[in-house]
Amino acid sequence: MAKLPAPIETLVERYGPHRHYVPEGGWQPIGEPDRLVKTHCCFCGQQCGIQLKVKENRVVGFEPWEDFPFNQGKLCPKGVKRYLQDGHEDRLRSPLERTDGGFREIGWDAALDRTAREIKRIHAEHGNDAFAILTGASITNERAYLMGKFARVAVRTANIDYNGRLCMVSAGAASKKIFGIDRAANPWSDIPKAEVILIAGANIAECAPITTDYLWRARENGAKIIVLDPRLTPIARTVDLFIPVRSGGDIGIFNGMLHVMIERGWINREFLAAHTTGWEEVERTVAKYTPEYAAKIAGVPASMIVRAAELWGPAKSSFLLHSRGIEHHTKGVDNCMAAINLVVATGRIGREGCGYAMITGQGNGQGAREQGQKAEQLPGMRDIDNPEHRKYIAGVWGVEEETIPHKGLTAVPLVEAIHEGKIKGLLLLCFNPMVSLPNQTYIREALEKLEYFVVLDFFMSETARHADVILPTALMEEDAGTTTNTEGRVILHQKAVEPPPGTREDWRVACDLAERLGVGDKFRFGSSKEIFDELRVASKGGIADYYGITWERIEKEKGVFWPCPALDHPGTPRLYEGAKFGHPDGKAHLKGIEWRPATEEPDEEFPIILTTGRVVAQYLSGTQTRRIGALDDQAPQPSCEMHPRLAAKLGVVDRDFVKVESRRGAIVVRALVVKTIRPDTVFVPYHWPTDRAANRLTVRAIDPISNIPEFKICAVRVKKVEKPDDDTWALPPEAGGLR
Ligand SMILES: Nc1nc2c(c(=O)[nH]1)N[C@H]1C(S)=C(S)[C@@H](COP(=O)(O)OP(=O)(O)OC[C@H]3O[C@@H](n4cnc5c(=O)[nH]c(N)nc54)[C@H](O)[C@@H]3O)O[C@H]1N2
Ligand SMILES: Nc1nc2c(c(=O)[nH]1)N[C@H]1C(S)=C(S)[C@@H](COP(=O)(O)OP(=O)(O)OC[C@H]3O[C@@H](n4cnc5c(=O)[nH]c(N)nc54)[C@H](O)[C@@H]3O)O[C@H]1N2
Ligand code: SF4
Ligand SMILES: [Mo]
Repeated sequence: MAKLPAPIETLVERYGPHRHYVPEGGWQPIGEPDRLVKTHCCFCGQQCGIQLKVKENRVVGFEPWEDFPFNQGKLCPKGVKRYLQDGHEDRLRSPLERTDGGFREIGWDAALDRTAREIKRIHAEHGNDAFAILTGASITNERAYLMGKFARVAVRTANIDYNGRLCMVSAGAASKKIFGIDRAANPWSDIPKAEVILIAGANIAECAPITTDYLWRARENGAKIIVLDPRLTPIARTVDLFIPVRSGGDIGIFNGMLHVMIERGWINREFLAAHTTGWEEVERTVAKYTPEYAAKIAGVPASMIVRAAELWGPAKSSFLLHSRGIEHHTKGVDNCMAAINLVVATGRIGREGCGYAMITGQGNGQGAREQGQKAEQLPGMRDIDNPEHRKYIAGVWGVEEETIPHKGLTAVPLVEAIHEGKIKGLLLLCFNPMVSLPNQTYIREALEKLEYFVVLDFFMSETARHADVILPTALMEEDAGTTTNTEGRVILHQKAVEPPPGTREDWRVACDLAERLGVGDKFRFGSSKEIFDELRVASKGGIADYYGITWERIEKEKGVFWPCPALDHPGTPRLYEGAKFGHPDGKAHLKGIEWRPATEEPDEEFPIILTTGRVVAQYLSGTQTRRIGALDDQAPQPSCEMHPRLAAKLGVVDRDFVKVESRRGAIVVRALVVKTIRPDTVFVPYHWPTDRAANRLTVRAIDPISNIPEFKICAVRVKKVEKPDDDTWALPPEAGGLR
């Protein structure tokens, strides 16, 4: 029989509703802090330096950290408010076990014993691969490394994957195919030195806020900026050329630009001949992408494509940036490869002011995709099916090579295997699929089929409600460790305070479980730093080589860029200097890219394009930011952005309630009528659960290479409805535009 999630009523009684935390007796002046801890923001991949104010083992505020080079003291609203998580009364403080009516507290030993017992039982009854692990990219490098090792050595399952599968994998696969290395090619300090900057599918001001500063510096130096987005995002309002591309139409723009550049002689043929393979195929492919043909695919005037080529083509220096807008597609890898073709065709890479970067999303969106917690990967960005790589890692781990499983299932197929009853047990950490995976109804059905489900989190996430056992873990500021920022700079999060009593760090939980699974000797780590020292050795000789990086060096040098193969190596801020690429032949491997439609294009029944994404005040599945009052107040509910022309056609005015419906499900939210979106498209941010989850609508289709879901396009219909009978929609008089 399907298991039901613990009822919300019980949880509310036990933990209170999501709410803004106010300490007992209200906010009090804190006086002088005991100390300031130089560390980093726990949220996005910019990983800004910040100083946390600590008083009596509490984080009570922050100060800018002016001399951290990446952000130089600047912070976005999330960084400024992050400290309000400390001591939040929703924090989980004891392991919990599901009962018929909800959850009850149990001791750590009981929770860990039961988990180990269930893993062994599932192994015995269904085989090792029937127990799977899903992790995240908000965790440190040390934890990511340990989870990969834990899966292969302690649980001995092939089926481990992580939530970066929803995020960085299209960009990563494209870079690996073309350049042989999955990392931003340049440090951000190259951005202000570029003459022209192309930004594709990145809402910089809201999602990579500090990058705005680099763009403004570029503009002060005279740079021209081009933005491709179906929405006129805040950064797009200030640029030289905004192209309101139809969602899924970017290949039209990239190939069309290249077509014009070939015609006008803006291609660096000498560079292509010396340093690349595959150019002829690219040239053949783009031959038919005349501006007129390309314009039809992109849904914009042909003149815009010509103008973009005129800005990009003849420049002496340039920088290309992209994020999920072009990556969250079933052609996500192709989109990125077509974009990179524009960079390589001009030879403007591997030099000062000449570069390329994907902007990473999660805090450790870069590092967490290198340490071997991906289904196909071993530490150091090694390949789990390569015999040499397996042998090396087996040596580091002290196991026989044959015992290391081969490539397992990636996140979406892994959940499908749960739904099909092939996977029976799941350990999930730092992932909230009940908000973040497409087609919520399906995800819920899958989770309810698990025989045993254990979740590690510090808050009761919507996914944790479905668990059999929940293990309460530590926040970033309660556990030291490294992350790797969007540039490839490895940095150190200092421990600012002790984790609250009753909680335990993620890495300690993995070690405790390994002990119970009979391999404690392989997991005798006394600290996160000891894990890093093993990680250094495991990464040695790999693509992402951290061997020369130590915690001491990071502190002294304010971060070290990988690859850094030796202690006396300076690190590598800029990859591909001297046009030396990461493949064995040293060349960039180009490929011609053809446009193809999305899995679900609009039709008569569902005539409108839905695209989804973010707002500045909320973060990912919202488990954290929906609990921070000062952020939640800015965006307490999702809305459906639509153009006034579409609104008029639907008979909708601003703030009306609308039902947005796809073939998978429906949600009711307020309309936000704005001129900053294409009239054929609506946008719904995805940070909310249940009846307001954008992922009730999205389609469960994935890119064949990267396996990223198609979050950025599906077909919906929208109609005006009455205000739902639900007081969460009450509109306080002082409420801002989004309520
Ligand atoms: N405030 C905030 N910041 C965050 C996060 C957060 O949740 N909140 N999350 C972090 C994470 S994990 C990530 S991955 C990043 C994401 O950062 P971004 O990728 O910048 O953010 P998104 O909102 O997902 O999408 C970016 C833009 O893509 C556009 N878009 C949609 N479809 C297309 C298309 O087909 N082509 C093009 N060119 N554009 C398209 C959307 O209109 C949107 O403006 O942000 C990081 N930073
Ligand atoms: N429709 C739609 N869906 C999307 C996207 C979109 O643009 N549109 N974007 C996708 C993208 S890019 C991403 S990155 C995903 C993100 O989606 P998720 O990864 O599911 O979102 P998070 O909020 O990061 O979930 C992390 C959970 O782990 C907990 N957590 C945070 N840090 C730690 C830690 O250190 N240890 C442990 N044990 N737990 C921790 C948090 O409290 C939270 O409950 O969503 C994806 N889903
Ligand atoms: S830009 Fe990202 S890392 Fe910097 S303060 Fe904002 S959320 Fe934190
Ligand atoms: Mo992401």
